[in-house]
Amino acid sequence: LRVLKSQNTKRISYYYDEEVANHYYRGEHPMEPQRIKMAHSLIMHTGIYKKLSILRAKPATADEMKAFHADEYVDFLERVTPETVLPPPEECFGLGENDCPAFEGVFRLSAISAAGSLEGAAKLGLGNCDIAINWAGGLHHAMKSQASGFCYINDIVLGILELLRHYPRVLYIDIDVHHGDAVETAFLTTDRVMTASFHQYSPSAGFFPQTGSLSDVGRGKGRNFSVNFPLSKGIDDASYKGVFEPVIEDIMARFCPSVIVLQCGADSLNQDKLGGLNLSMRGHANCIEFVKRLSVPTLVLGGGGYTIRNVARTWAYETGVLVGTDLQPSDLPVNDEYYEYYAPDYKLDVCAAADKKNQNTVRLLEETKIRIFENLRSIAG
Ligand code: V1S
Ligand code: CA
Ligand code: ZN
Repeated sequence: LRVLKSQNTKRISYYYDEEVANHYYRGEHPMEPQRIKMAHSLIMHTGIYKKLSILRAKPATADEMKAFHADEYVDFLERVTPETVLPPPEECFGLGENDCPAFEGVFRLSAISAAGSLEGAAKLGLGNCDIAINWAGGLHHAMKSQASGFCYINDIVLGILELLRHYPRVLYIDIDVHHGDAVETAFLTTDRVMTASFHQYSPSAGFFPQTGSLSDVGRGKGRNFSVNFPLSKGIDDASYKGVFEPVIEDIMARFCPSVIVLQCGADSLNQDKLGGLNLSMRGHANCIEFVKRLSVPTLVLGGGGYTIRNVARTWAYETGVLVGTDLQPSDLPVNDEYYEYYAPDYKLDVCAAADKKNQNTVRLLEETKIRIFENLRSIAG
């Protein structure tokens, strides 16, 4: 194991609850909570756990969820079962459709996911750690009164609300392949939270959730505090780095956040079942490393990711990056309980495709960056 160049002196809290893996969305649903346990197993077997404080948060209560969500929605979610949910078109707060089934334990899983983000935010708020990690969080589509896109309770909004009690300005960064729509909407009109989402955007092809265009910049006092970087299929590591780093650098200079929330959806990797981008594990992890180097307290969250062997590899590797250990492809532990999932190569690596076309032109990426810089210039400094 090689130690990263930058000396690691950060205090890192890692939230994990083994109960997550006992939940199933049912049938052919692409979301598999088991991926969190797989990542955890790699974190334990590679030894990087020694540089973390491993914590189990107390599942969030209905009252805690109501800091963002509507009372009626939370009360409904707490009671709903696969048997009682009505089929569409009945009004069921978005539940019952294929994307957000009312599976057994849906409230409990949401409460565990929210707890890690809430407790992580509280710990960062008190200055008791520098980085808090919750791979079970990052559920960026859950709306105030509506489940959406596999998300029921918005742990991110709850975490940011907690951070706002301690810090003046929060920067939210979202590298999931999908637009972070519900986080953006929750803070659309405030200048205390800036949201920045990078995502595949092709509404004409119906790519979910079809929002997050470049011209979507926020409203009222929050105008230009929503940043959206729409991408086409096939973006590679070099092009992603070329947009991510300068945009985040400019946001840092203009907005000066006191704390960062980083959603690390792993569906932006090559070979994801839903996403169409072409990032390697290291290309994805470069974003995490870049944010870490900013030396601002950070809440690191999971999100999407549907080729689960690659999700586990990437989140374990990124945990390594955060603790200052650069895990190598050969470091996939032979005694891992999911070892056979990593066939046929048995490597701790996710490669980009050599033959996938990058449909993003240099010209459009540059023009998009310039538009974003212009918008950022007009926020009060
Ligand atoms: N893309 C996609 C996709 N696939 C599914 C799906 C497939 C099989 C199932 F059994 C159930 C659902 N749903 C979608 C998307 C939602 C993507 C959510 C991403 C979540 C995240 O990674 O950002 C964060 C965790 N839904 C749709 O495209 C909507 C539909 C338009 C098509 C699918 N049907 C089921 C609902 C309507
Ligand atoms: Ca995104
Ligand atoms: Zn996603």
